[in-house]
Amino acid sequence: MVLPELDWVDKVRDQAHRVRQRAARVCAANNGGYFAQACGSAEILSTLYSQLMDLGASTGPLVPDHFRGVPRPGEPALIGDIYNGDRDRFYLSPAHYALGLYATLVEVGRLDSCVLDDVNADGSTMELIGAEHSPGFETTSGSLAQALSVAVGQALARKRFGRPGRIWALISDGEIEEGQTWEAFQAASNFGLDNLTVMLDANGLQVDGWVKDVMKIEPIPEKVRAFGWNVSEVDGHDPLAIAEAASSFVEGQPSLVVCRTNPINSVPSLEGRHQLHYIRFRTGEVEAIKNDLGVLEESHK
Ligand SMILES: Cc1ncc(C[n+]2csc(CCOP(=O)(O)OP(=O)(O)O)c2C)c(N)n1
Ligand SMILES: [Mg+2]
Repeated sequence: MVLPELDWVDKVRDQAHRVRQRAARVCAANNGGYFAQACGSAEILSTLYSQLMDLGASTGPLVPDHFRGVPRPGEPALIGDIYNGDRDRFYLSPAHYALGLYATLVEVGRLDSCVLDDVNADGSTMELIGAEHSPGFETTSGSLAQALSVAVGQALARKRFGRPGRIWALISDGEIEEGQTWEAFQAASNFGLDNLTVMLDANGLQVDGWVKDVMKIEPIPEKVRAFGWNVSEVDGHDPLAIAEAASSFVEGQPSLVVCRTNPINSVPSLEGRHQLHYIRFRTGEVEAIKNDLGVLEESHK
């Protein structure tokens, strides 16, 4: 893949900054949320959506319909992939990263900014933890480590049917602790799925604290390479490095880009905080974040 002019890098950086601001506004309004995930993955998602993925036009409404219940006779399934078009496919595996995805969809014009006010509202498809009906989601993946297996199956099907297009997945380092992830790595390599690129948000964090204090998962690149993958490791806040690594192609091998990220990137006021997985703001923290990221008052409406 030939990378075009570098001015896209600045655009992606600006976009990632606005994703953080949007996430901060939503979390401030709810006195908390999955803020660190949006901050850490902002450049990965922005680079994917603005530069890497070959998505078709969205056929989803800019303001999503209300959730009409689970699929049943007369009520077909509503799948959030309509926001990603019909060419490449994208799987967001850690579904609690939904806010970052919604904010990115706003930035690339696939959602109206007003819908961020509906995140986690009753009756909305904008679930706090995304499900298959949530904008941008292909499948429900709140039970961690499952979506990568679905992505592998999708990539295998495309190969078998000789269909073009790339399958992309974003996974988390907490998911590296799960056996299913390693089965998926093994199967993707076994089937030579060079049409699959997985971005790993290695933010060092999981639900009980820092990953290093819970489970030794490193060295991830060496381990996955030993499984027969084409592996790169980059600064996950550097759009150019992300794009170059994700463009590396080895015939017959699936690709993994290990993106080293800081879950409180651009938000130094959260430095030293013990609990980052789900942030419930303390007195004064919203003000401090406002200083870190710039004005947050602007309404989404
Ligand atoms: C199969 C499964 N086990 C446990 C959980 C509970 N859980 C929710 S989020 C999470 C943390 C996973 O780590 P990571 O995705 O890296 O989290 P973050 O970096 O966002 O803190 C866990 C264990 C789950 N959702 N699914
Ligand atoms: Mg993590």
